[in-house]
Amino acid sequence: MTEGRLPPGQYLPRGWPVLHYGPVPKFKPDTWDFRVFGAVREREWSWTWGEFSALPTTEVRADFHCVTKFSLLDNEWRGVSTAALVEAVPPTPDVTHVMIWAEYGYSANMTLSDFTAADTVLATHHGGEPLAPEHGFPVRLVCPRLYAWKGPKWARGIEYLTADRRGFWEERGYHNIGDPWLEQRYSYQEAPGDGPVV
Ligand SMILES: Nc1nc2c(c(=O)[nH]1)N[C@H]1C(S)=C(S)[C@@H](COP(=O)(O)O)O[C@H]1N2
Ligand SMILES: [Mo]
Repeated sequence: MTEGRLPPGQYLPRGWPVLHYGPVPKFKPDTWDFRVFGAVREREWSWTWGEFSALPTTEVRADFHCVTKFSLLDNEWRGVSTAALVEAVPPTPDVTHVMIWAEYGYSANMTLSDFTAADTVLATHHGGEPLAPEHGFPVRLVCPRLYAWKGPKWARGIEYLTADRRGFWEERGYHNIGDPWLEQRYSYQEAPGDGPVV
């Protein structure tokens, strides 16, 4: 049943579309790292691929909503819990937002509370299989409560922010928050306080 599951304006496509800006990066396990930096309480951290892929994982079943209007229901994601990551590398108490960074400088910002929500995950698997290269292998962020552009594929790090800053699409006309249930698609829809001035 999809009753009540589709946010306004969304439809169910056939299959899983591939959507991103730029080329699919080549995974280089020897030099790959995942960094946590910015306003850290003690010190910045980074994991090699060997270390990151050995972290405990969690499963999340969630819907996925792209601002171009396709939605995918009941995705089974598995990966590293963002809440556990923030516990492992605590931010300073004044951190309010994070920037998720990916290959080629793609980025997306969100509140620390959206980032540490129980259904937000640094996914390495979908439907029990490792992510396909075009869907973000080896790791992508998934934050089901926000439009999918907020989930960088090929993620490489998290920056802790003490003030909000716009990411890649948020600087290019998309809404700073991006709640699909409120249809927060474009920056012109923002109310005062929804985000830093474009
Ligand atoms: N690195 C990176 N991640 C990205 C994007 C991108 O351009 N670059 N596009 C986003 C957008 S707009 C969507 S809808 C989803 C699409 O994910 P999919 O290709 O796995 O369906 O990836 C998101 N993550
Ligand atoms: Mo999207």
